[in-house]
Amino acid sequence: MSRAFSHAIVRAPCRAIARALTTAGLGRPDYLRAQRQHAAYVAALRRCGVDVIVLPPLEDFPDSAFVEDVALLTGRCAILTRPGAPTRRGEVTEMAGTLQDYFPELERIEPPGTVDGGDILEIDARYCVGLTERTNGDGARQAIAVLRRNGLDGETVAVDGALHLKTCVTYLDGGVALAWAALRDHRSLLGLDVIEVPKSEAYAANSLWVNGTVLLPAGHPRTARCVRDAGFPVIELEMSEFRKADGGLSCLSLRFTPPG
Ligand code: CIR
Repeated sequence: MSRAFSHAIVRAPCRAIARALTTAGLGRPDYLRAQRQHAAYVAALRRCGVDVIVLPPLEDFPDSAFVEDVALLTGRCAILTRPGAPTRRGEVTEMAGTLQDYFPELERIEPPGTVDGGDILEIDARYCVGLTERTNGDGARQAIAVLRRNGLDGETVAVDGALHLKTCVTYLDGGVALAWAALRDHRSLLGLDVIEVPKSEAYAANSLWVNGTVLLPAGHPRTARCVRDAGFPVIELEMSEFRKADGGLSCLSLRFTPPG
């Protein structure tokens, strides 16, 4: 199965992003700066050959730019999640209509399950589901059951000290991953070439492979050098305002190729 994707869905940040959930302690995101950074993100996806669908801002949902958390899109199925943060659950309904344009059927995570898309890491059609404060065992079990019904597979990974699994690991391509040291020897990464992200650059562990190019947050030169040395072209993007809301590069889009 090719990992390349043709489409991505993003949602423009809203003014209310200043009130987004956060533990970062970096201050409130600045709306205008977030808008500029988001526009550069969209431009980078387009440079990578992706058809980007930009949804309008949702002022009722301060975290709604972080669209990755509301769905899991695979080549065979689409799952609407049930985010762990109650204030984010309405974002799922807001996304469903757009996904219906591309996927004939939408599966759903039902209560008491919770899943944030940021906890689901795809490694060449194998899915690792992080167990975090946002994704519980019941949600992970439901997600894995849907994957299996669709001929895919998944396993859980206990995550410590991070908001999401993908806060601390990114799969690039060709057997290469980026990860925090704590995860490097985890059984789910066995057999992969793991580029260890230095502690001082921990935020860069959430990066994004897009059709051969790697999008990295600006200001992480050691990680950028290692990724380039591994043979990937890199585009560095300013992420300061999303970082203030605990968000990284992957959170800002849902990538997919429409089935059929
Ligand atoms: C939240 O706490 O839900 C948002 N402020 C950040 C979500 C980041 N999403 C992601 O890592 N996939």
